[in-house]
Amino acid sequence: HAADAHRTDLMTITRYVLNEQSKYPESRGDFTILLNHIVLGCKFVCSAVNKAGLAKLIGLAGETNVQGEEQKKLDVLSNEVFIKSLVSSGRTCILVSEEDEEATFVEPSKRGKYCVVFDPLDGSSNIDCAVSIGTIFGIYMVKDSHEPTLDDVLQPGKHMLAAGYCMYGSSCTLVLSTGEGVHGFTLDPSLGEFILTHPDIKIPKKGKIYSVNEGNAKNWDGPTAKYVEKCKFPKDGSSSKSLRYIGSMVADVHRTLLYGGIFLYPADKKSPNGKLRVLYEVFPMSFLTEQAGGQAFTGKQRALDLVPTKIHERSPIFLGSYDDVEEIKALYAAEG
Ligand code: AHM
Ligand code: MG
Repeated sequence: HAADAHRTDLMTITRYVLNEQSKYPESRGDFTILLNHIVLGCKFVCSAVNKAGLAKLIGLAGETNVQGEEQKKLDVLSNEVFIKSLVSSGRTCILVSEEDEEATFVEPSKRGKYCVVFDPLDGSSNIDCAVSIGTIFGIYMVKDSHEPTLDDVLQPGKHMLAAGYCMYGSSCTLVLSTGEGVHGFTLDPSLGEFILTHPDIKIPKKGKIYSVNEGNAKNWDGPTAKYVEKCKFPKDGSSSKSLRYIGSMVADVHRTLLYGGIFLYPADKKSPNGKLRVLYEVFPMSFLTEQAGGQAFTGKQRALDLVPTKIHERSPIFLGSYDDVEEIKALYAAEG
């Protein structure tokens, strides 16, 4: 029986990646090793997040992060675990974390060919009320591992080899793309393994949900304001959309991938570049959205074409179902 095969023939994330890599004869398993170290970080954060309420891990560490926000203990801890795990993999070269102002250049004896950009614990304002949060990551290949430079990570998102996120929610779900579709794995806590549960995720072509922090509406530009107005009061006879906004990018994007719709973090008068960070928020999520058949747009261009000039750069972002993003693109085009 097929169902029996599912229960006994487990497709773990390691097995999946090994299968993928075997398509490339030159592959030496480096990517699989790198991914295993990312997975270890995710398992650690998952366990720490689940214990947060009990272990009194919650609280201010008395430091502020690069963006000047108060840093929670869980952020600090998650960041340390990821940095140590990635360095010890022996497969990384440059690491860019939301929590560290400067990029980490791995010492030559531990160096490998991959650059990892990541937000170890995104949506941390949601920790205290136990709402879903997540880790986001993107992977680039260094040009010359003997001479890594910041330019290796200041690359457009379309140059990423892989991207993914892990959501710490009612279950722990890791969503990954290595450029051949999007696949979701769920952590089986009894096995400690991520098992393929959502093969080949495809985002619905058109959605019924819009997701945005509408509290910022008074500062929006024309096209964003018009788009959201259309979601609520469509003039073409279609039904109005539902609003869903968690305020945790991983959770909002995860829902968008599975149910369809559009996620917006637009520019506004106060934040002309929006809020979300290009390297480790906008790019990985745009990569996954495109791989799932959707689109990601900055208000000016395809998000993955953007060339970042600073590692903590921000950009407005509109991503989700193909047809929905097409509409917002038309509104920005009309604006000129
Ligand atoms: P963070 O990196 O400080 O956690 O901020 C990023 C989060 C995203 O997860 C989420 O999409 C966004 O901030 C929500 O912002 P806002 O509260 O302005 O709506
Ligand atoms: Mg964060």
